[in-house]
Amino acid sequence: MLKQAMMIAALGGAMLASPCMAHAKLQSSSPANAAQLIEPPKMLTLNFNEAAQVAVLKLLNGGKEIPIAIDKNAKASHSFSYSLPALAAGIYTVRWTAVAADDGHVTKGSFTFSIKG
Ligand SMILES: [Cu+2]
Repeated sequence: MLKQAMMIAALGGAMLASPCMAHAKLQSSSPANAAQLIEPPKMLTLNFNEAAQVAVLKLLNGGKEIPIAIDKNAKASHSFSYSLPALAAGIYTVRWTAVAADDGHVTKGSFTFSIKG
């Protein structure tokens, strides 16, 4: 009986651990998703629900990629800010890939914002 109870507890624990419900998700950003800006933003900030590292960050405008320098060796954090070059009017997509600090799970997402001409 005890052995069975332990098995069930172990299985329950395994089910909680994977699939993991706690990997890094984007909680908020600046510019925010769907933001319509009058002034070009000078910074891009990503806020995650848990400590993570940013592995890939792409800023796209009409199929063109605007390079953003990211430090792949930066310490895991809930929040990352990047300086942006001067951005023209248009619609921008941010694509990110993050690696959760606690379990190494990779999550991806994207959002868009626009700058009025
Ligand atoms: Cu995870």
